[in-house]
Amino acid sequence: MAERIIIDTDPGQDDAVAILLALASPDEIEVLGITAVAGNVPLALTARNARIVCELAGRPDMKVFAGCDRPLRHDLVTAEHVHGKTGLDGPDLPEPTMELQAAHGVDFIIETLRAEPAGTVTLCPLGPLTNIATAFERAPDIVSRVKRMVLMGGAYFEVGNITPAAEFNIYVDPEAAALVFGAGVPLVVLPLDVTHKALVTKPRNDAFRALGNRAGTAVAQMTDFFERFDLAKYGSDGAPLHDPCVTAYLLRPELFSGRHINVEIETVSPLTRGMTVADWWGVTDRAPNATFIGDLDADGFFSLLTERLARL
Ligand SMILES: [Ca+2]
Repeated sequence: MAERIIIDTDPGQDDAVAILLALASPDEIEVLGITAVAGNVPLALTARNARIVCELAGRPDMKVFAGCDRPLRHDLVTAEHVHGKTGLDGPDLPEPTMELQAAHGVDFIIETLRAEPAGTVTLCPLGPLTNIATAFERAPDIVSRVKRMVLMGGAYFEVGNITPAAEFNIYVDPEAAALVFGAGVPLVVLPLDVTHKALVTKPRNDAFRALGNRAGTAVAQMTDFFERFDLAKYGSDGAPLHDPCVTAYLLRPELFSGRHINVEIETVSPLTRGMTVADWWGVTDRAPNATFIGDLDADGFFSLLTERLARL
């Protein structure tokens, strides 16, 4: 039976690929709706980009909701330096014609979790955790109804990308992240430690382009755009596909390995705000609250992604 999910996202080229992978896999994944959050770019753009991606996947019927336009307690930090002015720079994609849903994204999350049988809906956050934390805060009754959360965020061995200590999604709203990590919901975390191993090398990007369909071409162009940032910063072999690791984990968990450990979020120190303090080595007696992924079969990941994008 297909896993029923809500994607909470701030597209973002890598969010776009994560969404495409989910929509290309209807046998295994049923997307109940997509909630946009402010993150890589402001909310108006993430809500627009999410719809562009649905139309690219041939799914203008998908429900897309706008959620929170700023973090719980701080000003929004964005990442146009990585993703470009629109958040989806690279391919030349048409403005969306599908409408944004009238309801607020947080209300959609709350109402869906209340309406569906308990333990059947998975949350897949791909951006700052503002929408999820707001839903949990406003409707504590939904927390125990979540089947599990599989999210992209944080880092331990790779430490930080937006500051020396913090990964972007967690850094943007650490108070939200602390609430979500402490909620007691089964949690799988795809941190930079693994996403930095999902690199789009030239042969892998050529494979996307060679698919010859709109999705494959758009993904190749998105990757071309945002790899210049990582190449300059890390000198790596290509852009890391952060968010698609979440969708790939749903489809093929055996491609990934990690440890069930305690992960806490730093919210106080100005120096390390948003740091994911992951007890990878088990040096505390703090209770495990997350499966923290550390490695993946990158070739398996890219063959899965390429094979699925071909279906769009
Ligand atoms: Ca994202």
